[in-house]
Amino acid sequence: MSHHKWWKDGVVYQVYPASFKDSNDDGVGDIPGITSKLDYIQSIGVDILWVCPMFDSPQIDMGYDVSDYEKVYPPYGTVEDMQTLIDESHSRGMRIILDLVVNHTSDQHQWFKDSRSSKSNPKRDWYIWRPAKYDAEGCRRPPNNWRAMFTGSAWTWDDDTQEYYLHLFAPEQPDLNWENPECRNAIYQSAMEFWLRKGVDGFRIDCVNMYSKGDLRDAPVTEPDRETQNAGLVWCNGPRMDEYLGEMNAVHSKYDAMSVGECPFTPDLEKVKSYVSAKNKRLNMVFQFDVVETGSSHASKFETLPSETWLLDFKAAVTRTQKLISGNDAWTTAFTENHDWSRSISRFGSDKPEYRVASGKMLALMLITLSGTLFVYQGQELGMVNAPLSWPIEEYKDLDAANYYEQVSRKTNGDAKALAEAKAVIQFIARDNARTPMQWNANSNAGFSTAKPWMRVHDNFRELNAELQEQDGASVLSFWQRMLRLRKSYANLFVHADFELLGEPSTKIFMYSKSWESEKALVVLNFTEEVQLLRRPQGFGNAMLLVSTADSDGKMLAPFEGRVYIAA
Ligand code: TEU
Repeated sequence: MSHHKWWKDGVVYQVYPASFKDSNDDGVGDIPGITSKLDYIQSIGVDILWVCPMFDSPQIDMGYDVSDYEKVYPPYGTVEDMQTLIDESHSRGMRIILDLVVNHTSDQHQWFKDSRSSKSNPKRDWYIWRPAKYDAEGCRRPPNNWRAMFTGSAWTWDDDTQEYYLHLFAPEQPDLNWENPECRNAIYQSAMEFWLRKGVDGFRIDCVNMYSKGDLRDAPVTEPDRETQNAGLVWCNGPRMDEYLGEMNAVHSKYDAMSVGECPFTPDLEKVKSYVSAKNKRLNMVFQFDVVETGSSHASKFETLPSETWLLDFKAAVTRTQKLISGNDAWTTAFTENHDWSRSISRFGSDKPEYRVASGKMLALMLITLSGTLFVYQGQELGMVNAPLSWPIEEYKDLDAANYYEQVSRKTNGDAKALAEAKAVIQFIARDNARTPMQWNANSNAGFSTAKPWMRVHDNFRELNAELQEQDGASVLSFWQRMLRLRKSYANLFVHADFELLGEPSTKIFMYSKSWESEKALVVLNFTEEVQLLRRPQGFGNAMLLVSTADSDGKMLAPFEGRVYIAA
């Protein structure tokens, strides 16, 4: 059937190279380590491998600061190691996509070194340089009021050439100037075609809607007490986005490659649809952040925590991302974890020992019944959870959390209570929670490395690891393996069908239906630690139970129980 495509029906498994498997015992994961685990990855039941940035980088932002697109970060291996991983993936009938990080480079990229060397350098215009503004007192000010995603101004002053340069993220991540055609062509050649020619099947495109930023105007002042303003809604989705995406699609099309773009700060669903409509030939699909941002502000993940009614927001977010494909030729994605967000069981289920497995299975059941391309993040298939609150702040290595903690310390003059609260927020939501080493077995360092790992291994690795779960039919891993097979055997109903939110606005139960021609599925998920009464909606009175995470079919749902019924 024409609606089935490898990048629609295939399930993607995201690997974070630093934390997956260390093959040369230096404490850091690497490419040969990933290759050595391809059989495990395939055994989960996934079809496509997404490898996070493995390009050469000073690692300010864990590789999202690329210093050479055509070289591999040496501790991860070599270009030849990547060719082996590509070939070994293909020999198993799997596909492989890489991260395309081209909104910015590292400040150590030769392009930026040339650009900053002088105002007359041919590459000066490959980055975004602007003169300072001066206030009434004659003090130098940045060109606008934008706040960078990792706190502080989005502009850094360069004394040598007496201008500011723009960086939406860290100062070590200068934004490329997509207005410059030579710069764009170099990106297409060096970051895209170099790898597409080696057989890569597509890209997860970082910050895909940030390349066109318009006239760099000030962001509306929503926080009058702050010097800088959250400007995501201003710098995303600028006037030339459609043009740039058309050029990128032309490159992808030469290789029949897949594209999944990261699309934050885009509440306008029509704008999202314009990017992912098949006939527009821009992107195959995007990640919207509605679901993963539940309980957190998109301005900064550290600024808010879940309220009692968070499930209402969560359900509305899932509905928005599912409705994206209703009645049109657009496509969507389904995910609750990645390297930028903490573990879904800790956020949306319960990582208490008595509920970790149950809520992990319930969240898995939700994901495998959602339409769109499904993404599973390394360790999610094991039900890995956030690091415990007992970890000292020094164990958190990511600049995102470190900058936030430092900002609180500065603002409160090191107030102990404020720092304890900040640490609790970090424990709940920080990206580091997704970057603890993969837990392979109960050996030292969870079998990740024989050397001291770059990041602390979760303390629960002896009872939570792949080797144990492969031998346990009741494990989260075994459940994911069964459910991914089920998703494939009900592909129309689970992958392609229309989603309908059901039931009264409950803060305890999430109930929805999926419909494909005459077939319908009812999904009922108990998001609480309590038993809940199941009220089957009209049309499902005689429906057949397909799955229960608690192997029951009574009137009461067990804590964190999920069920799927099928009605023909
Ligand atoms: O993230 C872009 C982004 O939208 C950020 O909000 C991101 O979600 C992060 O959590 C901010 O707290 C991409 C990558 O996924 C992220 O790992 C990088 O740090 C970022 O771009 C810069 O390349």
